[in-house]
Amino acid sequence: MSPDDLDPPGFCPQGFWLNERGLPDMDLDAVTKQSVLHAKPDGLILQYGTAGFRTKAEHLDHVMFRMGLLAVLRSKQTKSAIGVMVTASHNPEEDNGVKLVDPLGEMLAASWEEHATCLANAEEEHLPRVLVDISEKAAVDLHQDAFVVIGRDTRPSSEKLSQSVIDGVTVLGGQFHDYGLLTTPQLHYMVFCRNSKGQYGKATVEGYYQKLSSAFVELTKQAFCSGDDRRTLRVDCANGIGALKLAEMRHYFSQGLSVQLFNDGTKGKLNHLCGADFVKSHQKPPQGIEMRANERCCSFDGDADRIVYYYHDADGQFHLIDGDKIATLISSFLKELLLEIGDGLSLGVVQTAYANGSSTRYLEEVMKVPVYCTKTGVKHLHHKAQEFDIGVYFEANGHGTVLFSKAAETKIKQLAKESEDEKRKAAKMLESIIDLFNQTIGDAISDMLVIEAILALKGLTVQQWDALYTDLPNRQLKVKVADRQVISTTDAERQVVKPPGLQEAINDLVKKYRLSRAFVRPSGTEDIVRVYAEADSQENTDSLAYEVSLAVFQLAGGIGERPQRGF
Ligand code: 16G
Ligand code: MG
Repeated sequence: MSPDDLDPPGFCPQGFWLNERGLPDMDLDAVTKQSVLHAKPDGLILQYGTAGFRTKAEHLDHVMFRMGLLAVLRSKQTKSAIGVMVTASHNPEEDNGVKLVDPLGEMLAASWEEHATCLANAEEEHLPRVLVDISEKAAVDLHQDAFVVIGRDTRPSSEKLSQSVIDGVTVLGGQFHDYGLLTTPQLHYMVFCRNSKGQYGKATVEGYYQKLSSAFVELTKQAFCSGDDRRTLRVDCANGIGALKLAEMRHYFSQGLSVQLFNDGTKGKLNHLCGADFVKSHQKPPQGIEMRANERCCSFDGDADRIVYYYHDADGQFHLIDGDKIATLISSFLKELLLEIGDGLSLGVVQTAYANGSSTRYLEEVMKVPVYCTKTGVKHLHHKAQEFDIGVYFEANGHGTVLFSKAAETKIKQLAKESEDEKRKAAKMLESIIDLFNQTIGDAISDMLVIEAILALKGLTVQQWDALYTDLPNRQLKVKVADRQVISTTDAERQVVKPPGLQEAINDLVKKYRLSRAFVRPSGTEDIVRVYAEADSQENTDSLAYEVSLAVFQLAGGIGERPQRGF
């Protein structure tokens, strides 16, 4: 957009945008004055990426202020509360980020991601006009009230940055509630609670603890009254917000599960050598956790929306149980319950190209569950999962949840009241599971409680769970290129369209190995190209990953050091 093209009819010299009654709706003078206090660094261009804006914290003050402004417009347009979360998830402590949460607790709509990018990058003097332009394009009713809920993670920069969000909200006349420290999924939960007028739950931290814990206690009643020992789980909290919230929450469910917290933020640095991202990408345990042979451990990421499990066997060998195996455990449990109630509700599993080939094969061939693949990023999986009565979605990295359609929920509730014996029991379990899953977004705490409940009810050990199938060896690498946008993909990122010749090169390399698969895609969060490979042995996988990296380097404008064999 060229801001000079714009001269909206109601734009008056005092800087007010006049509504049809001639009253000012946006005090653009005040916006301009406040904005100077949150000035945009010269030449800085940022993109609303896969999960919002993310970069070094010192570059984000203006973005936060402007996202406060945008949240007000979105709130007016949707006539609903909108969420703003200040976090950079698994990224280093020095980074930060921000994302907006839409009315049902889901990620911001794609068309508004463009508005967010446009607003964040506007030069100071164009800011009022960009605001007016967004309001017009999105048909925002400026007379509406606006309400914004705000949460933040434990990063040292987060408190000040969330104050900048508040400055943006208030200068446009929006009301707000600042929840302070929250996990990302808790903020999503709060937004949905408020917009469902409390039907989804109480919009307080206490309400969240109570809803999930009572569902967990109800679901596991049966397992624990059979005399099982109280279960213990070791949790690596990535030195992040998950530690604070789990410490507050654990006494609500302590009769069924005892959690032992590690990397709770009292000593170590956020996400440093710990957390779900570290464990998944290095395929090794985090520092700072005491593991015992064959005992379950899990790791959250820095904002507690991802979880992976793992254990050491008696020989000290490390076993990772990632999002794919979590999805498999959950789907097989749900499928059993659905067979019990016999009501023809559809179940589907949604994965991305990163899902281990063994998991897809197991789900399709052994469990006979339909599996779909979408592009990377929660919003893509979430939308696909909404097409089923019950949609299970997980990324291999541990991001995921289960969505129940309104129709499925109604049916289940009815069966839980009316049907007899076994059928009723299964329906009651499903009823508790609906409450236990965070329906807005993947949630490490909620997923952990679901997993612990299923393991307890099925009497499964972590080894038995792990043995459902054997992961194919896999490897992920990064390649630096001058411009990662020269790569474009199709077929849920499994095929390269551009640059010419790259997909053919990958096809030829993949043919050299057994059970092999490889794909490349530009990262949505880092300035790199990601390479994924899997094959029948780790050695072959590593060779394939290296060869594909080299092809990317040569055909897609690699810069810096050439990829090396052996990593
Ligand atoms: C973001 C996404 C995550 C995805 C990752 C991919 C959300 C909330 N988070 O963290 O789902 O797996 O990006 O990163 O959508 P990449 O594009 O750098 O590989
Ligand atoms: Mg995260």
